[in-house]
Amino acid sequence: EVAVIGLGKSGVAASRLLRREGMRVYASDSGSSDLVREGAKGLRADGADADVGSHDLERIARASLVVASPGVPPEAPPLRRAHEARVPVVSEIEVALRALPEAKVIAVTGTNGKTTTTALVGQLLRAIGLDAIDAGNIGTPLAAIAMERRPPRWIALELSSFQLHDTPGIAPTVGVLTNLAPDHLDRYATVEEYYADKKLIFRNARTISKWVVNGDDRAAIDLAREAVGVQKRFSLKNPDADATYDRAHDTLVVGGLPLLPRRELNLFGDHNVANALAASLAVMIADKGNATPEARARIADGLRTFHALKHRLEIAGESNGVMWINDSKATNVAAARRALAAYTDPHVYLVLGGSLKGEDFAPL
Ligand code: UMA
Repeated sequence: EVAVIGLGKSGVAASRLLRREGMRVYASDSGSSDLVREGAKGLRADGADADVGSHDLERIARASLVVASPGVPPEAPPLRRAHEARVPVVSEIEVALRALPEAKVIAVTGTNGKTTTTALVGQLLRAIGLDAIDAGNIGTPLAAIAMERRPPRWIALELSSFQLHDTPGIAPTVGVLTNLAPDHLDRYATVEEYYADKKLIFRNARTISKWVVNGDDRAAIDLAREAVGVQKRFSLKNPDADATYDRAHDTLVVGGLPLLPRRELNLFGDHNVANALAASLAVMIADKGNATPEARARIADGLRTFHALKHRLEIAGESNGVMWINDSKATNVAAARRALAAYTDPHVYLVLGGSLKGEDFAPL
């Protein structure tokens, strides 16, 4: 029997996939929200056992495999019990990857810009005519994609550190590291521990691996240093990087050739230029046909028609000459600083709130 911990989006999707593969499934959630109850009901109809409001720790200890939801910390009782009983613990992503052996995955991790970069990668893959979908931390569990009758060949996969923690099989076609900054210090004891989980994207690096790394971020470069394979860099400053921003000519340049005038990218802030460079570079190196003049023209079109995602420097409206921006997805100090840096107008009013995650607010 496989024990699935957590009945959020990933737990439900993983359970359904495991059932389809003919496994016995025991799913449980310590919470009892309507959403959790709804999920449990659906799984029971699929032939799984599901507990709401508690975990049967002894049953979990007898399982052959435990699937952990990303929001369940490793020291939570069900995972502690699994470790004590030496039951292997994997993520929903791991289960899904095993069911998608043919998939070509462009995996995106980092502290900030992951979701936008993932959405850009998906859009650019589709712009050049490939069958591609966005999945993972961005919102759609990868296991739900694996359930499709004909899963798409290409997947733009956003991976959080929580997901990487338990994904021993991760070996993307291209792996992207957007940047690194302190975050999630309510879950990790130190920044180093958090970065160590991010580093797991490189755990199966081979000579044929391809990596795209932020050349302006010392910590990211250090993290990728030992990763075997081809490493490409994007940079807002270094004109010799594989993808760069030529500020004098206001142009995004990839592979030494101009790709798109900056003004044609409908996104605020230099950090979004970096996201666009990272995504374009990742897509172009993913496959031979992706960097032909025709593919480059389609990639430029894909960038031109991309719009900000919800809650990410999104224009919420304009009234009495005041523009309101919603950036509520800036959930750490580095992201909030980057957002502020996107505006040169001196009359910027900042409305801040949220929960403390153990970070130092002085830099802000
Ligand atoms: N729970 C237990 N026992 C425990 C602790 C928790 O049962 O001891 C339960 C909770 O009651 C909850 C479930 O476990 O019902 C945990 O679910 P979850 O938080 O993992 O949520 P999912 O709905 O599965 O969503 C997850 C990601 N959530 C987190 O990583 C916290 C989603 O990322 C992701 O979109 C989704 O899988 C699909 O892949 C969200 C996120 O906030 C957007 N991510 C963080 C971020 O971006 O900063 C990492």
